[in-house]
Amino acid sequence: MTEKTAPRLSAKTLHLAKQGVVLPTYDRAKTSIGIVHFGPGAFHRGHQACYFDSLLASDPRWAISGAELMPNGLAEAAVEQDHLYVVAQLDAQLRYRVVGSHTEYLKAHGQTEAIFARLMDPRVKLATMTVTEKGYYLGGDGKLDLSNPAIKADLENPHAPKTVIGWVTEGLARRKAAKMVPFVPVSCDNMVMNGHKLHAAVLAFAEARGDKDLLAWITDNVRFPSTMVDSITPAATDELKARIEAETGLRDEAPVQREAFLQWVVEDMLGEDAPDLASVGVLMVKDVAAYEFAKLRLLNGAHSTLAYAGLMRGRESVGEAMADGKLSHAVERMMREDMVPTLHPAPGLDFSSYITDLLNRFRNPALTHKLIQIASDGSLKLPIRILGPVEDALAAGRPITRFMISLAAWMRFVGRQAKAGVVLADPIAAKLAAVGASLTGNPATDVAAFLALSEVFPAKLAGNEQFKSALTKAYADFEALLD
Ligand code: CS2
Repeated sequence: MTEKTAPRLSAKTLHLAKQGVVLPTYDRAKTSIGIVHFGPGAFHRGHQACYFDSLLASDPRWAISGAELMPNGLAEAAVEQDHLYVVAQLDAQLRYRVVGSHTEYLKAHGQTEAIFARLMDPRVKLATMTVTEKGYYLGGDGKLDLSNPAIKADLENPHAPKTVIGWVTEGLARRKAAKMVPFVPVSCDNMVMNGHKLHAAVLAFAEARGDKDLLAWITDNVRFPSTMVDSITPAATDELKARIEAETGLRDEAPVQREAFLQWVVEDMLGEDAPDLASVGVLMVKDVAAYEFAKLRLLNGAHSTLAYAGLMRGRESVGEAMADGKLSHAVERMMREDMVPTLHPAPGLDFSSYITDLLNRFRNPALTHKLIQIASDGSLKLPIRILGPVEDALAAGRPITRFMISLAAWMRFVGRQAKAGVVLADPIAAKLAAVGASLTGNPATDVAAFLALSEVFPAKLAGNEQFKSALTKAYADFEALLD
């Protein structure tokens, strides 16, 4: 017997959703686009798009136009489904929600002028982005890497940008030329002071374009708020699609799964015309740095440690790594004893209960979060999540040993993948493969080969004897650090 497939999710089939599925309560036809979002992948669709979906219930001005920079196959599904999709909240309480805040999805390749037209729409107030750490093209020094081929291409051809830096700069240039007020660019990626980094990158790009007036105009008129974003969002799977079909009665080819926890902290400088994000639970604060540090170091730092050490110990998911008592115990001690002293107090954030909550989130039995997903882009994530804390600990004369678990396990992981011929998901994959293939098993020379990667290790750290010796010891036997 062939199983009957459920109807495809769309505006027309929405009324067929099973009881209990949460649907948009507003008339989508009456909404207008107020946000252009670059990089509308799973994280954005499970996170910011949900906040705007809630906001649209009281204010129709904040629908989103998704601008896809990297083709990811979502555009086709988005169009077929009238931009509707399901967010499966997999947690103690299961919840299926159809999100309606996207009303347009444009591809940077082929629909360039349509995206610029949106950026020039005076109703568009924000240009938000989730392009991951590598989407900013920052060098090891944190500054825009003007020698990167994608940035070079955007400098040569500013009217057809490939990078978000090119898009934001040219979008602002066009607003300036039209004597309009600027939109507010909002970085929603896992970087410390992401707004400042974006600001500096856009200024460097404008300068490299040789446009002094634009540089001055951006300096005087454009705000770049920093933000902290949080919700654990494992990549969607075919199993998720099947489950959604069974539980909602509708077939969705582009669903999102995430935990129930959702947090967005935004530097309070969006301006008067901005959406009232506070009304839907966004924390608007004067200084977002303390929240960013806490989240990037405690959550993401622990994630990366679980990922590399877990993979090397044969675990596949965060849940499995947490069930590995030795590993989870060491990670918890790293969080409580080593990470917390590197943090600044954040109003309303009690680190001890924050950590307890994080450990419970990692143990969420309803969600399978693959370690290999977290293990991607290690060359960019580890400096933010682990090397920053190492530098702070060294400066304060505190121990750094447990921070070495993730670094040593990462090196072992890079070596293992290289020897197995598996190409890493990392912007410097080719370099890492070469280092991986060169490893001999001698801790001193192997570690030296990694420390020579200036994209990852700042010169000061690479030359620090205490760091080098701790890392070499850990590389020889990182498992010993779990005891
Ligand atoms: C993870 C993050 O893949 C990763 O690197 O650490 O995506 C993490 O799940 C989110 O930042 C949680 O907000």
